[in-house]
Amino acid sequence: MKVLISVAVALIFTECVDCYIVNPGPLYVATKGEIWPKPQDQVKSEDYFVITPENFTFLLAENSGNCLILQNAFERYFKILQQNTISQATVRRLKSFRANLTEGSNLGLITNITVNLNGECSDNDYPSLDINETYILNVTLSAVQLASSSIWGILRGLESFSQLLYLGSDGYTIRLNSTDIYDYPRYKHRGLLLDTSRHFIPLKQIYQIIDALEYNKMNVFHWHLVDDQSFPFVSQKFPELSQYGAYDPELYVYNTTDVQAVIEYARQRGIRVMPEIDTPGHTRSWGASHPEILTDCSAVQSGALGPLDPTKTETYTFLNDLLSEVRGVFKDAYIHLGGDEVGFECWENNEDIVKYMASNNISTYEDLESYYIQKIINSANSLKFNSIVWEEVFVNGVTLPNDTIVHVWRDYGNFKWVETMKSVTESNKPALLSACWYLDHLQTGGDWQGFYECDPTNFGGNEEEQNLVLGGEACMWTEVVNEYNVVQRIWPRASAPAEKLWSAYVDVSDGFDYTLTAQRLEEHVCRMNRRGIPAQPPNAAGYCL
Ligand code: CP6
Repeated sequence: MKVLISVAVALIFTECVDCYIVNPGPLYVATKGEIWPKPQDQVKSEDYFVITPENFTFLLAENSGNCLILQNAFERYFKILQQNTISQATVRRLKSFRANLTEGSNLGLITNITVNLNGECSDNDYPSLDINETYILNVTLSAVQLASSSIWGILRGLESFSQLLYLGSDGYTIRLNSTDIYDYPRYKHRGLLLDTSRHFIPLKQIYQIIDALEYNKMNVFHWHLVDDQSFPFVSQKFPELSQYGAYDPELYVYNTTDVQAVIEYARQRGIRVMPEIDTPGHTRSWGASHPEILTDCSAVQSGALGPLDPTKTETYTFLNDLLSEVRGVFKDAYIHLGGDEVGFECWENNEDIVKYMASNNISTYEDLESYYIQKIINSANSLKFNSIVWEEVFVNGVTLPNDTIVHVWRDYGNFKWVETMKSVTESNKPALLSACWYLDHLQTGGDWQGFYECDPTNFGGNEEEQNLVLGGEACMWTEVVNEYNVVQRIWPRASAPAEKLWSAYVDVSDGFDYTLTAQRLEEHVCRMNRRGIPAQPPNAAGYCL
């Protein structure tokens, strides 16, 4: 009895953050047929059409040619439509509690969508930074029409079309409202970085992530292939890199065939695959097979190895050979060359390096790093790669080619992304933003709103400077993430930057009402779940039908 009383007293008087006495907080009920990310321009009526998924066809208008990428997309979206069919048992349950909602009138049955490609289709096309993703989608009494002058625009339009479908209030009809959409992206580069070095991420999860990139209209898969912890990329020229540098040389590697399959899978969905070979720091795993190109750091700690040794010719020959292989495997115009977080301790304490600097008139370690990265950028350029580098390379004063993109990532201590972004664009350099979209940083109670508050224009540059911002990337560093949590950690949190990067600017500063956005995201997550993506719930309370 005493025990019971003290438990009861403890329950009444304990301060508690998640238990509500008066109000359990908002329950965000999913919207119906809202598109994520929001289209630039959409007019929608209450009146709706009905479709029967199993009797629905995708028609390619006659003058559009015979385009394999689109035929494959039709198959994918046909399958997705089937997932909107629900069981009879669910119908009965829904009928009992989904009565009297106000809704428009039923305009009849729709049996097909006509797709008009007003431009070329080549089955060898790869998406690039400059693709056209604009499309027009009309759902009207006379027909459902999708039009674009590029296959990539058609892909985006098919995604939007699939998101218009929802379950009617009768509990069994699949509906879509009468609507007119004119849509195009706000930024060209809308990416996700995935680190496959800290933990190996199997192909199954990589494919799921790429599926979800398509569902969020993102168009770059930035593959942070290798890092200090492991080297899972199998090089044909230097097989020893993964042989000794991967966690397992057979299980935990991506061979050329795997990489090519991922690139093709992404291409079918209008998504670029951009490799990152991060140097001269973040290269400890290379040392398992090639200690000779890393800085001997034994003066600091016996047997230690530091960043790549920028004073040795072998380093540059090796890098050039590796990059030339990467050029052959990856089809994208860009390579990310890293250049982040280079510790100077090993260089400072290595006598040969200090001597080399003296005899080559290099006075600071920043300059030594610049000397290195300059050569690597040139190497990449001669292999017909455009380059992207992390912001340190710019901040340390490297003279960069005009088309080298600076990737802004720091926002701590003395580093403020708004200031870095301002100075990068002031120097007439193209920029990408990641500083506010770290998926490995978690916040209690959910954090998509925090991601949503960050806008790439927030640095206050003039129009010319703003135009140098090409977009951004959400980053999935995998220090505490592996195959068992990677997909649910990315989605739907990366959906927030996806909408910031696609949709028109919205002022979300003080007092912005997040209710509708939260409800739309609720629907988007349920939709991803139906399609097999184990996205985690976005809001503190909610449910999927
Ligand atoms: N790994 C690599 C990381 C980070 C970077 N590069 C990183 C470190 C701290 C923060 C964000 C990212 N985990 N290779 C820097 C780009 Cl806050």
